[in-house]
Amino acid sequence: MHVNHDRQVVPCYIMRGGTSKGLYFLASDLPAEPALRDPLLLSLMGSPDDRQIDGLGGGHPLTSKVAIVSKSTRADADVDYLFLQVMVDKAQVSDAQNCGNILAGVGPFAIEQGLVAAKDNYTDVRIHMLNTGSNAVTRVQTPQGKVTYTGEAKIDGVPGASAPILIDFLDIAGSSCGSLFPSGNSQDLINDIAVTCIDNGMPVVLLKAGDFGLLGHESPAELESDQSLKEKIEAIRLQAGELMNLGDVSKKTVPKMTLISKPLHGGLLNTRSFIPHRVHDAIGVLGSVSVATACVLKGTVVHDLLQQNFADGSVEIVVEHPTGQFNVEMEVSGSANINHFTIHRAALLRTARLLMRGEAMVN
Ligand code: NQM
Repeated sequence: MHVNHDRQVVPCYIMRGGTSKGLYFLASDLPAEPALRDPLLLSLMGSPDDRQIDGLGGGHPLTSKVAIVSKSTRADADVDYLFLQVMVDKAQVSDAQNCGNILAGVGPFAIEQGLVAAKDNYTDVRIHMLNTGSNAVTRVQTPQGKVTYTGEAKIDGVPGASAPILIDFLDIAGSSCGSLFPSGNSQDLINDIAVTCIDNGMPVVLLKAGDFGLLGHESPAELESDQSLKEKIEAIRLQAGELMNLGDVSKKTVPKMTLISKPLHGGLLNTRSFIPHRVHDAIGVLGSVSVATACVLKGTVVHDLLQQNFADGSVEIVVEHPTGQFNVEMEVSGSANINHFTIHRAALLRTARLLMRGEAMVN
């Protein structure tokens, strides 16, 4: 934090990362102590308030996100990235989940801030994700040694085109829960509903939309207005949290709850994701990697629904969501047997945009 003309200010970038938007800070510009840092972030975002009218947040979990970045001391990473979810309507800040969309902005931010030297053409930034202790490599376009945000890459959920940011996840199985199937099963029965609890980068509970009398292609607004559905899903989530080694998740934003159904637009499957109380306009990045992984593995509720088998090697899973599709490319082996299954890498395309850089005013 700095004092500038008698005001306390924090240097800050506002960036779109994938289909989310957030505040990006250097770790050295914020208090390290959560007891001091979190009230500051709540105040900057304008939480708690449904509209976040007195802050920089956009009134939705997807636009109330924070990245804190620093140079890494690890041999296998250039920078460390801590993700924080600032609750919109509660005075809570959570580090219990990671975020692959906000991750898309971390590489450009690190280069712009001089934490990583840009190369000509493109620059690979190795990112250690502090929330889960796992690593990703992102490829940022840097023609003539400068970050560019303009380009031809399109992602569903964001209008227009931008420079591509390619993300490779390396070691994300069991990142938050300790194992890919944290309950020890590829399927569990909770409140008489068959679910798959999986963590390949994001703890996700998969449920068949049909089991709730839904078609699966209802809009996020329709699903959010169905109080009885939300109660049923939350009751399952609280039990799944315990099964997934996450403990009491009543105040956590994980696990995410993803309703699955047959595809409508040529993808492999269709999804609607509760994250966990609002419904995502698209789908989370790591959330979609967990969903894609469940498609490949026999015994999961998705595999039961789709009845499609995959050979070892490179697989591409197209996940449909409310505003389009999300493609996940994975390198897998041992898919015939859950005990020998390994995901060697998961890759996907995102874009990001620097929207503003300046000083956030501390109240
Ligand atoms: O799963 C929303 C988002 C996310 C998370 C959420 C994400 C991920 O779209 O990696 O990106 O599920 O809370 O930003």
